[in-house]
Amino acid sequence: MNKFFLDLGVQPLANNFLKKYSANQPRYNLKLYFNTKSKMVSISKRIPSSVMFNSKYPYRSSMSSTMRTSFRQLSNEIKKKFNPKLLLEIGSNDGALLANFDKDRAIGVEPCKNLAKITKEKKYYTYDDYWNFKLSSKIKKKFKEVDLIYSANTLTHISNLKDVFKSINLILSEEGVLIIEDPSLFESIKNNAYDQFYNEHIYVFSAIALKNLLKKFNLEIFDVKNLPTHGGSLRYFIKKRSNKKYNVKLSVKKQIDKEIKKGLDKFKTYKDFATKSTKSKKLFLELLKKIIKDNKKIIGYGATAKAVTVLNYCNIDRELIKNFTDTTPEKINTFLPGKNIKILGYKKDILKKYDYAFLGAWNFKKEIFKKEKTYINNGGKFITHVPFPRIINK
Ligand code: JHZ
Repeated sequence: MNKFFLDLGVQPLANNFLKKYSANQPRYNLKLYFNTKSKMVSISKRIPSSVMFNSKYPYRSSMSSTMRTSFRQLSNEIKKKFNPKLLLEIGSNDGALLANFDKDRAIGVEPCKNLAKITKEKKYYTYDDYWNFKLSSKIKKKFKEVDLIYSANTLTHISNLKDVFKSINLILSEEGVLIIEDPSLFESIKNNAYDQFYNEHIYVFSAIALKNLLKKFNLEIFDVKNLPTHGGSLRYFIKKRSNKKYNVKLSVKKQIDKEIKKGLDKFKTYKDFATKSTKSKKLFLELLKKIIKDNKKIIGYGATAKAVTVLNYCNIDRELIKNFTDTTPEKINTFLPGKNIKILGYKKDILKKYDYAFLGAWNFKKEIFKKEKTYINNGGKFITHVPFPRIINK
């Protein structure tokens, strides 16, 4: 049974960066639910993929050095441990991972045509289509089977998980490995990061819920790693149950035990999370209002999907946060979804004119603080809302 625990209000599409602000842009209710049987956490309103992931999708995974490094390290590990003859990436985005593989040994699936175009131009075989059984059958016809399937921050964006795993099963070789990584529910709850929930994140997985789900498809997790990326992610190594090449590692039990200890299998944990999120909203607004009352200026740093959730949930407008800055070409000179707040292109010293910078990309805090050393040394301050609203400068 699905039980409701948090209402994040009416939210625009998290990546609908418009060239001209429109008060009438589509908005949807964002409510969070916990399934007491499967232990899955999901949002209620499902927006068709074609509405969210189209030829104007602005998110580029290669925009940060943290992510490029993470993909490079994983690629080395994949080559060493699994040495795949053919790797398939579901949601290959602009090719941040593919770039580490030979062009004849890696193929991409990316429904956002603007992004697929980038890897196509680099001569990576790319299907600019949605991941589903029809596409998987098409790939099977051409390539027969794939011995490594990788997918980062994509499967949680697809409503029909049954179709997702059925399609994976169809082309994954008998001894093949599926690696997926997504924000960790454990870390989201721990950090009180309610902003990991937005219309693209239909699910936020726990190892408990994923294990339950995979069982239905005769798949199992044989290793799991905690990653610092995206505010705390989990990388799952998955195989067919019939595949005896890999033993199930202790890491899987450890992660599940940790999640049970945190109460991720209990509804009460989510009710508590909802109470904390409501309190966080109140404190964050108070903090911003006080800063503005003192005649100080705030800019948002990193126009993330997460920041869209925060601003729309907390009703923050440009009276509080004047502008945002972001390095992504597709986001520059557009308006933050749902808000009349303009996104300025990043340039060195842009922060100079502002007393505070709200860390929209709090998951890149380390990278950003390194980059903005001068601003901090000159008295500039950052604001964050995780795990609770406060001013930080280290
Ligand atoms: P970042 C997106 O979420 C959407 P977002 C998606 N649904 C998803 O699942 C995750 O990614 C994985 C900018 N930036 O990665 C670049 C700077 O301007 O936290 C990006 O716009 N300067 C697919 O949007 C944004 O911040 C910098 O120095 O929450 C980061 O977005 C750095 C480091 C980043 O994902």
